[in-house]
Amino acid sequence: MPSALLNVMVNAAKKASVKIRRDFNELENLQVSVKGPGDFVTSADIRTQKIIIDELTKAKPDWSFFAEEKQNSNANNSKNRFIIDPIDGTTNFLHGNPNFAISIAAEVENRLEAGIIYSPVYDELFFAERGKGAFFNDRRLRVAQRKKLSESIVVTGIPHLGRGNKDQFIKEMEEIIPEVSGIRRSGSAALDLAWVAAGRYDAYWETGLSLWDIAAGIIIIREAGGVVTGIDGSEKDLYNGNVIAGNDKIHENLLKKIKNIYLQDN
Ligand code: LIP
Repeated sequence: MPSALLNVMVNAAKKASVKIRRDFNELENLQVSVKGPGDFVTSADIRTQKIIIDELTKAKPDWSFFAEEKQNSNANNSKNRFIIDPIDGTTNFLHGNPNFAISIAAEVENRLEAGIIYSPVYDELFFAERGKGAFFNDRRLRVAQRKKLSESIVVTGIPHLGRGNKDQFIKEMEEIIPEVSGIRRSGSAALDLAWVAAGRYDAYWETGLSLWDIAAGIIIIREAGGVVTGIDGSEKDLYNGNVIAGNDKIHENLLKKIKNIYLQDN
């Protein structure tokens, strides 16, 4: 049985999704601002975040928020907070590509307690609570069980204008390309993590993300029996936005390939 906390998070995401779907069908009417080179925010991101925060505040008025579009608050009880990305994959959204998602995590006393990732166009819900497993709609999730990189599909994020370290990424690709059966780039870190939890991808790595992109995905992967760490293998590096995820064996193999390149360049 999902807890009351999880229900509140799911309801907030589903309520916000009604407007997102409408905006997605009328992209030409959206206001778009540029946050930095190659980094956009739409009126849909801001509206979605407001709906989510309003809903969550009704249920948890004393919690803080850490959210992408900077509507942050530091309520009295700052040990409990929601970590929110209203639209993870904004660039996809803006281009009419349905691969984007709402990501909400709940942190209780500084520990991840619950996470949901909801894709409004696919109508797919991934969620987990600490110690209770991970689910896709009503089905239990397990990471894929392949043990060899040579059988694996790996998803990643590619540096682009204004973002990431191109030279480091090219070195990582030189290591990974000859080892795996396929590489993907989807444009939503939250969905990448959810899809690893669901076994649709075998592994994922990306650097330079923000906590709101990955917080919900971290608990979903772990509750699906997967391993997720920073690229140096640590928890601290993960919380800095550098991610590597998969089942224990694939995580270990990928980490061996990438860690040293990353450490040389950081
Ligand atoms: C995006 C990520 C994506 C990453 C982008 C960006 P946003 O999040 O999920 O995978 O590679 O650079 O950070 O900004 O669309 O929420």
